[in-house]
Amino acid sequence: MSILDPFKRVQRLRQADPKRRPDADLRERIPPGQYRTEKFPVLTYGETPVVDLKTWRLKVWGLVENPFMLTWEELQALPRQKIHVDIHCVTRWSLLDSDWEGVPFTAIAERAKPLPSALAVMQHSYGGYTTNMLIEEMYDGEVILADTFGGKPLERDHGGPLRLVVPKLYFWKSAKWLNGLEFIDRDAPGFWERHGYHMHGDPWTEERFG
Ligand SMILES: Nc1nc2c(c(=O)[nH]1)N[C@H]1C(S)=C(S)[C@@H](COP(=O)(O)O)O[C@H]1N2
Ligand SMILES: [Mo]
Repeated sequence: MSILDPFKRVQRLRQADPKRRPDADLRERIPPGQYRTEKFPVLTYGETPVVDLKTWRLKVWGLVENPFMLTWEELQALPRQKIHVDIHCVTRWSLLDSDWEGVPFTAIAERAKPLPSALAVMQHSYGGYTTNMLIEEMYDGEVILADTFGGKPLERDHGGPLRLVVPKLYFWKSAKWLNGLEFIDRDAPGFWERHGYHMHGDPWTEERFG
């Protein structure tokens, strides 16, 4: 099995569920150069935005057949999904067995209908943070727009009311305070990618810096 195949890697992470594996194998779930944390550190560049649910909007635009904008109520009416995943920050902590819930990216994509020319997605946030990802990476069944962590509304420090969660990549690829998904025709760098971070960010091959 190739470590570069994202789908197979997700399968392997699923098999690594502690309910199905002995504790000794926990070690195998920590990517190279990472250590396990029991806490959930907060990492934010700049100010933590205050977002009012009454004025909150998610805009979906760019290379799509059907651009749209959602209010918080409209978002809540979309399909829901829970994920149980390990997450890895480029600053070397890994949080195992985290529980998230929200709207699967696929539900957004089904409604937006990306054009064949859409190659990448730029995540946009309240506060101006951005991060880029190839569109094909967003269809592994584990990418969600999360409003719930550990069964509770997502805390503001961790990106509440809504953030993206992309478990298979370093956590800077998961924008907090998400307010836009822009479909674009090339893999353009987001905030940290312009400051030297890797365009892709796979923790298993340590794609830390570009
Ligand atoms: N809008 C926004 N999203 C962001 C960031 C940020 O500064 N602003 N930091 C990123 C980085 S570097 C990491 S490691 C994670 C941290 O998420 P956490 O604070 O919930 O641990 O969010 C990512 N998403
Ligand atoms: Mo990070």
